[in-house]
Amino acid sequence: MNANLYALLQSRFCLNRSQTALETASGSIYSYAMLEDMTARYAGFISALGVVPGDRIAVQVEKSPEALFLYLACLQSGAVFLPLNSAYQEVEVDYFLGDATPKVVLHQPKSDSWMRALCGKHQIAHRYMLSDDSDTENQQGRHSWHENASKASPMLEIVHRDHDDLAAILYTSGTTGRSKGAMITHKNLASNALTLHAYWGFKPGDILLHALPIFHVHGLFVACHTALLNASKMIFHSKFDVKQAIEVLPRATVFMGVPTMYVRLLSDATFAKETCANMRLFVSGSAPLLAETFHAFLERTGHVILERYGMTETGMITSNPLGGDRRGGTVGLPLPGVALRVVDDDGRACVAGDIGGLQVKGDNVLPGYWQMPDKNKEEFTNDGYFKTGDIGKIDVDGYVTIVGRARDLVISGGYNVYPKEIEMLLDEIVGVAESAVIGLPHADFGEAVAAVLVRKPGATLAEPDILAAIKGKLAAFKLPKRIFVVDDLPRNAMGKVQKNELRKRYADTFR
Ligand code: MLC
Ligand code: AMP
Repeated sequence: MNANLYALLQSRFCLNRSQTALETASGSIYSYAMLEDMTARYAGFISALGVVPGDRIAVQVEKSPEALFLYLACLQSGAVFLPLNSAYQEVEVDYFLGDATPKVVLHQPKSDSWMRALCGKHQIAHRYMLSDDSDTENQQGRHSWHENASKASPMLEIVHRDHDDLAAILYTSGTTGRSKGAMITHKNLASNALTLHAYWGFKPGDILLHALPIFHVHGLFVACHTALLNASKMIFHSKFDVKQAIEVLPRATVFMGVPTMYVRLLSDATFAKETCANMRLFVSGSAPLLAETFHAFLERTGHVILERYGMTETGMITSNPLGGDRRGGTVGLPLPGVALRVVDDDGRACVAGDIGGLQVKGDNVLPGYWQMPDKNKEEFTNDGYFKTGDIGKIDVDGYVTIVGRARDLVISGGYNVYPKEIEMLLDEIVGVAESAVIGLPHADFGEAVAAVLVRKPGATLAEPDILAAIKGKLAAFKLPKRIFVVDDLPRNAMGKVQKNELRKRYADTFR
């Protein structure tokens, strides 16, 4: 049997190729027949470039139908898809390309000069541009992906892949500041997609409003896979725009978003019960949904948001039920086929209701990190459980609550930001003795990044100068939204910086 995920997806939508697959904000329509044809042409071109199964294709482009076809083409041709957030800067991308050694790089026209240099540096054989504007000159020329790949001979087969072959590598930052490539197999993706499709009761006629980015798990795997498995139409918005979302929601039945998107919908006075007339399911995840958002949404729309929990390395782990009790403040129950346990500091299983580290095992869990055997030993237990780094509890009736994170991690608007990565850059600035980066409560983003700096004797540190010094070296969403300068940082008896103290001290900054 061919375990290629594309074979599974295609077996569902080939039954009705005339059905609309994608409708963009500007009104362009793509049927499943067009999606399949473009995917096959892109796959044909990938193969003609000499890419063989297992080769990596790095992709840093804005969301567009073509970007989705490209992902599917990587699956069809057996290549390993390596998506990169379009906000990542040259320094960040340099590391990913050096680590993953892709054979092909696709990028946005605006990154032309530095991508050209990076591809030279890392001796990457093929470089193409993919623009999200369909009729500009960016779509033409020797380096235009669309111009070249859309004319290629379609690949007729779906390249054979085994369950454990890699489908994608997704980089996640780390507490040491060094990113790790999470290796995701065809089995990981297929098992999670099938589970979610059934658990969330997808049915004929469902229409998904898709407004998430497609370079992370939530938008690419959770949202696209469930819709494709259902041969559903996706109303495919390149970005989340609250006005646009409210305009099309009456035609949709399912929406998936991060909590910030729910906060923004509620902050718009025109968002009302009627907006949701056809909706059957609102899913939230990637960051904690505040109780006040959960209740305000229910009051305004009559809909109980279904919160689920997952991560890049594992896909989705738990979900509130479709039919049963959706409990605000919890992330629901372990999904079918997913084993979840809570352990204490010594790795012993906790009893129901006790708080500890969450560990997970199942077909959804990654086999390991790209070329990091030591990390794999650290992150997995001897009996094969993956340590999520999240702290939580499982109640007697199976409901899971996330109460914190063992990792020093900020989640801002659904994006993960690792303080260490920013602290390393801040510490290099002349006049900075040391730094501590923290997450503070933020009405829109849930948490926002802030930095506390200690100045060297005699130095003056101005907020704009500090920001200017690190801007361009980090994706903009990682930049501190406030910088505080202090004489020293609070420390415990062991000399460790007490970030909790700092979080308390500056708690009202963004409120
Ligand atoms: C944008 N900005 C952010 C930000 N997003 N700052 C902090 N946190 C964020 N999440 C900054 C930009 O850099 C910019 O700064 C300014 O805000 C406006 O940018 P924008 O592009 O107009 O932002 P906007 O479109 O409003 O984006 C907000 C958002 C977006 C919430 C819609 O961040 C988003 O789509 N988030 C979803 C992330 C996601 O998909 N996560 C899933 C990961 S998978 P400036 O200074 O340049 O003006 C995962 C597993 C799981 O976690 O369980 O799902
Ligand atoms: P990422 O590495 O981007 O995949 O982010 C995964 C992390 O997001 C998890 O380890 C959790 O800390 C967090 N997360 C995802 N969903 C939820 C949720 N519903 N509630 C709280 N935290 C969540």
